[in-house]
Amino acid sequence: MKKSTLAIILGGGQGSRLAPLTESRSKPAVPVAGKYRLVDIPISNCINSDIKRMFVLTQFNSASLNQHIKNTYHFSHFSTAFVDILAAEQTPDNPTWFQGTADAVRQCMQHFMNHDFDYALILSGDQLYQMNFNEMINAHEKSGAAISIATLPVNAKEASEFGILKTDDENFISSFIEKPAAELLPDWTSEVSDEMKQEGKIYLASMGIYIFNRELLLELMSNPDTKDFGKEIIPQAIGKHKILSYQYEGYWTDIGNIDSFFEANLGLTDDIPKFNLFDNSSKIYTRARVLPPSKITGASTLDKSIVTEGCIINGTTIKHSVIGIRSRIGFGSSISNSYLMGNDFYQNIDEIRTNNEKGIINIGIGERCSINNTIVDKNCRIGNDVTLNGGKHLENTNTNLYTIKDGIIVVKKGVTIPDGFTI
Ligand code: ADQ
Ligand code: ADP
Repeated sequence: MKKSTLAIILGGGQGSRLAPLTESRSKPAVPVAGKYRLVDIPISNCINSDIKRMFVLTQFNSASLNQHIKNTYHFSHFSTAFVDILAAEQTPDNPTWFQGTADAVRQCMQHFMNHDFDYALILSGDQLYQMNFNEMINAHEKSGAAISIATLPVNAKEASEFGILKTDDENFISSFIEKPAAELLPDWTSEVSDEMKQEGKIYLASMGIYIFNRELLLELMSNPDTKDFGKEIIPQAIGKHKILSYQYEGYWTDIGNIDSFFEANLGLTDDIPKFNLFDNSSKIYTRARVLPPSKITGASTLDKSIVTEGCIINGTTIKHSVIGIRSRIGFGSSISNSYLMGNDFYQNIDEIRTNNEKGIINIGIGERCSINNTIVDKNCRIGNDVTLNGGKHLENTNTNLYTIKDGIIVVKKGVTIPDGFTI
């Protein structure tokens, strides 16, 4: 009989690395690629792999995450499919939030054990990739492993940010170190293909994607002292249990910080993006919003950009940018190397007229603005003649209106940037 799998999506801890995008929403609800949310990626990968029972674990339960999941993932009454959000909750026995990835799973074990499953597939919520988990599950089953970890070769620069492992001749993991310091790396190289060797990718990294056999997960979760998969559970299981390294060949990137989040979004505008939204066999699902088509008028020029639904673009130059749902951009503005997340709602014509008469700035980007190397969060009101020019010349800063991280300006959700404002 085919074994069954339950997916557990780790939706995010404090989310501080993605701040300020996570100031008012939980990490899984962060908008990605102009019309999706982070959580749509692992959920879609599961659906495409025919795994349709999913829990999303999150540190706090934001209204936008709930609304998005509730409005998006509708399954037939005749199936057992579901996507449920489990938020960290205080109970008389447990006064604290999730203390780490394993602690999050432990605190929710009673919800998982209500379901029949042979394998728990544990996924990270902040990665961009399209993977068929069935191939990994087949490899897990065939090898007789108790745990499997998806792995991929990385270079020295990346190696210190990941769990790094070594395998034996049968691809079972023989040693594991979480985020090794640079000076330890020489001891952690692996045999990889010539192609990977040429790119300097000689370290085998954990992708933070795990399969656990049900009984073993239950046993490991009974020890409350182990809080984290990478730091404790995996290193301590080596030598005691068979742990398979399932080497993945496709595109995969961690988008847990502003820099990588920004790069991954702009990467979608490449001629042939590594992450392919136009692939029929691995669709990314999101809320069906019934938005009107985008309207582009005036002498607009668009190049190497993604424009989502429901936008109104007036005489604008847009280059190498992602324009999110319901964006409104005024005449004479230019947007380059930027990600506009768009808006949750439209203002009606009367409201816009009244605002114009009273000098109130409307939602969207005003006229004659110049926006470069910037992320504009949802529902911002950006006045006329505003210049936001991000770049490495800028120091890290945090104000009420914006944050600058690694040269990228992030305009905070819902703020108003006055006419003529310049960075
Ligand atoms: P990290 O990604 O650094 O390393 P971590 O920060 O623990 O690990 O996050 C893993 C996932 O769990 C992320 O999606 C995160 O948002 C989520 N998460 C973290 N704390 C959580 C909490 N308290 N509640 C709910 N969700 C939480 C891990 C592994 C490495 C591996 C990398 C690959 O530890 O070994 O190399 O993933 O990205
Ligand atoms: P989306 O999935 O479209 O990004 P969210 O789940 O974040 O949307 O919720 C945004 C919702 O906010 C929209 O669907 C819209 O119904 C609602 N909304 C409507 N009017 C307003 C308003 N004036 N302010 C804030 N939100 C609004």
